[in-house]
Amino acid sequence: MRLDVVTIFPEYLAPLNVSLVGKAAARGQLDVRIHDLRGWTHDKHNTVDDTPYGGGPGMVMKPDPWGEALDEITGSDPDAEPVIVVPTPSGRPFTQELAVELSAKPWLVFTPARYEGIDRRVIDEYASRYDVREVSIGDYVLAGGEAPVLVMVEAIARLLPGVLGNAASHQDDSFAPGPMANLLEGPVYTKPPEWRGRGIPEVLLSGHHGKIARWRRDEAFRRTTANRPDLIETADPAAYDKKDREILSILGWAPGPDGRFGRSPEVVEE
Ligand code: 6GU
Repeated sequence: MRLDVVTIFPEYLAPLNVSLVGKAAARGQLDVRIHDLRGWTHDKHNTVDDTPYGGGPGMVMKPDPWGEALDEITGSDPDAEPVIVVPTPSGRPFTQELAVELSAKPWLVFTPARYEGIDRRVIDEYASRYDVREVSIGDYVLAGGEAPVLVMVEAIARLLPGVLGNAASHQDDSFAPGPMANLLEGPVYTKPPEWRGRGIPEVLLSGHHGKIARWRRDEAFRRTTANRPDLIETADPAAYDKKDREILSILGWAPGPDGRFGRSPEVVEE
């Protein structure tokens, strides 16, 4: 996979040379190219921003440097079409589903912006030529899109074949499709078997794989009901077996008129 990032802070992307993403690049599975947007300015101050039409606070990134940068980068391989990912708090949510979709693309171009964002005409222009995705990593506002690019690239890169050590490692990720969809992963333990007087749940030492799988699923329900009740409330209840319904009932959850689960009103949590 080829990854281009256009930024006014190339140093901010240095972590892409580290850890999982860095190793994938070193192995040739990822071709990461970081570009300084100011390389496509022509004035002596390398200006990339200007005041907003219509007034208001902040600055807007000028269309010219972005247009020259994106023409050069997107035109650099006449045999391939990039997907352009525009990080913005006004975008669609970045989800595991989108990470999976983008991990199947041969070429991604990221355009992290500073200031109040990029002149709209740039997005409209490239959306008329390429697949452009405006994406947000969550409901909070960051000063720029560089940290979101690090987040998105890590989520995407670990899905590439051969990047994670173990191909099964992302089979039961929280949010991955499959039997553990919409459930958060429960607690994990390793040696020593006792630490500061704290032991390991007995079942994990039993060697009984069926019981261990069931215990893990129960713990996933405990954690999800506590931390992300919305995931249970919106899940298709057809995904829940008899044992799932038992643990949900123990946790104070019951099916409503539409079959979807909600917290039973009589149960008050401490
Ligand atoms: Cl992608 N950019 C910025 N600046 N803030 C954000 C974001 C992106 N996602 C959430 N907050």
